[in-house]
Amino acid sequence: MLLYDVLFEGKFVDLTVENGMITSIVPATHDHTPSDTCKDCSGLTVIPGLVDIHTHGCAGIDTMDAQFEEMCHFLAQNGTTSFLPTTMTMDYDSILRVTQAKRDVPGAQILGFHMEGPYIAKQYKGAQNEKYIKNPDLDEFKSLPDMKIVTLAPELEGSLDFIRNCGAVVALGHTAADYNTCIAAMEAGANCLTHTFNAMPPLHHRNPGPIGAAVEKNSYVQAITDGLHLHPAVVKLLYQTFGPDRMVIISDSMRATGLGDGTYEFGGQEITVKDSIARTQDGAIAGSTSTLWTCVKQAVKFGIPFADAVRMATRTPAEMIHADKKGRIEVGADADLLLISPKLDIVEVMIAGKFIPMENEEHHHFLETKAKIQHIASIFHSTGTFLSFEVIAQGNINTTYRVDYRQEDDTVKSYILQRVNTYVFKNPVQIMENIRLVTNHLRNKVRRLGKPALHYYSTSYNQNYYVEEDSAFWRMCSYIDSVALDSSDSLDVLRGAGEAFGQFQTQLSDFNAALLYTTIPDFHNTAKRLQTFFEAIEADEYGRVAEVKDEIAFISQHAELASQLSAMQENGEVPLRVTHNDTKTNNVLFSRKDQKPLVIIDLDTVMPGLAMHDFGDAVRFAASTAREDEPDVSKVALDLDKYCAFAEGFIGKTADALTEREIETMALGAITITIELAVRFLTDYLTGDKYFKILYPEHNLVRARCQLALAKDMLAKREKMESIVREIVAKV
Ligand code: GN1
Ligand code: MG
Repeated sequence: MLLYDVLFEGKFVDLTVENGMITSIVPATHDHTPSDTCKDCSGLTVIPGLVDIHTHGCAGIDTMDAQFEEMCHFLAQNGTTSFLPTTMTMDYDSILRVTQAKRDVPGAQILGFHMEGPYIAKQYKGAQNEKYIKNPDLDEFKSLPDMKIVTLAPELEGSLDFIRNCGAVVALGHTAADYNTCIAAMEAGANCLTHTFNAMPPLHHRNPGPIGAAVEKNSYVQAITDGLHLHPAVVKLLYQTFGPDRMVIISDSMRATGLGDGTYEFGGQEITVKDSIARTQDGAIAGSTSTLWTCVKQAVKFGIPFADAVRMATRTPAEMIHADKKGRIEVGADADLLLISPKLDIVEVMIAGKFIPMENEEHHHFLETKAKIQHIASIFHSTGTFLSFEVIAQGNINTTYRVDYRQEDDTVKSYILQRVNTYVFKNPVQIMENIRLVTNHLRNKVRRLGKPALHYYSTSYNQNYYVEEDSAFWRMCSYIDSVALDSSDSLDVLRGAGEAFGQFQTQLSDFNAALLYTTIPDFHNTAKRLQTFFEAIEADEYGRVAEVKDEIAFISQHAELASQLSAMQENGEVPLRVTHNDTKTNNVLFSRKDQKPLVIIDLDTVMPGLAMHDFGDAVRFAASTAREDEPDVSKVALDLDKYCAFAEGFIGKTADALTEREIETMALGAITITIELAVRFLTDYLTGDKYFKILYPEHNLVRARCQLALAKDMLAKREKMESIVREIVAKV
């Protein structure tokens, strides 16, 4: 079996697997075609299968149940390819029964057992059953086959002799031992701590205890990095102290793992799992409900480098138990492998050279999306080897991906691939014609300023879009390395955004507006938006009107005010210009280096419109003290400093062309567009959430309330907003 174009430690390689073993790893040649024995792994990273040396159970099964089919199956699905079923503090016969159960079942491989107790301390029993606790018994232990690890408390009588002669890895845990006792145990051969910090005395500065001894002896330390057993700072402390060759990530998972909250049996006791935390009736934490892969991802989230987090759940635990062919990717090692997506989802699992059938949704979702994206991108002439893709969670309308291709010279070239929302944009072909005209018009102007120009790629039919059979509408443009800001506290950045939108308008002032299609009729016709809103109230199709009475009352009260600009536009009191019409400041891309604006994106709504709307929409978004969908409306207000900074930028660039009437109504533009958007969100809520993407059922309602709170604050600050504009104009 050949896995080609797979990322291994950051490089593309071709990896061959024969008879359950890795037999070669060579730099990728990029000239394979997929077949039964030849697998296209582009877009995926290969890491060793996870090795869990401390897990009690999952999927409803506990090690003490002495039946492994379901455990091995569940663990394999979740990336653990080999493990030590871990027994509880129970009677000898129960533990013996575990070691005699059928082991050669499909899925994760059992490498032996970990015996946690009964040779432990009552004071630190944690979730272990006190009834069965006793002193170390060498004969008893030796009669249990294949025990790879034993967790014990070294202060118990007979410990040192036991450690010297037991023939297994000895981990100190569930112990009250002091530093000296632990040092003596380590000198006798113990070389690990079991779930470090949990079920042992803490690290006291005059009584360093087991943890101090582990530092002194540089022993292995197991850690449950699920985010519940150890504070993230303590996870980092262990990492920085012991490093990736000594720290071992374990799951310590129990039978509730993969099942959710409820009441479970664990070592003969009743355990309650609530909000994913398992506790005994006395309140002690009773193992985790996380898989080992979840613990690895948590460790990464806490700041541990990915490669090290993986090592601590693969090679390091394997070395500790002398499973030298496990947990590593090298020629001669066992072919236990995981293929993971850039988002760290497990897409494929190989055990002993064979891919297992995957049941998880991530697997299917990733493969489907990858195939689709590769196909669409190839229509637009992307070059290089597919490396990865990422959904860019931006915008409430279209779906956007960044797609990366590694080029022959080893550089990475990225593209932006977008699926246009054809519910919102009924005629996307016309949008693409507008975009073609506008980007052509802007190209030379922006290049002269040393800024990047937006470029849309064409297909072989010389169209800047592609329509699939199911009428999905795609387009691809160049990716510009930059940052888009959802919010910024820097007044310089806001001034920059104002300049960018102002300049955009100026650059289009010599563009013939008659050439543009109207992509959404009456897009910022607030009077029309209000009319549609009142119609939706009348129809009350979803029975939601009753709960928004207050909002309706406020909007009705201000309907006249919010319609003033529409009326002025109609009777020609204010001029139509070519405007952007969607001036959220995250539609300005900034340079990573100096936070200066680079380029304006999202040109779907470039149409004839009012300068005040472009000004107002940006202010609404960027000068608010809270995000656009803040549920706590007491946090929402207009920040006048931010308002002023954006206005300085925008008016600085446009003042020369602005008429007196435009200047007078600039602030009104902000109030109008804020009320208008509230009306649009609320209309969408009343008509079944068909327009804006929502993340939860009341999202549009929350958004509307937030916009109304902002509008209220703007109304209170209207005079100040107007005088700020006048002062800036006077200075320009
Ligand atoms: C939509 O797609 P996005 O997020 O850039 C909407 C704007 C709204 C905005 C509110 C075509 O913009 O009008 O102001 O959501 N765009 C369209 O977040 O309706
Ligand atoms: Mg948009």
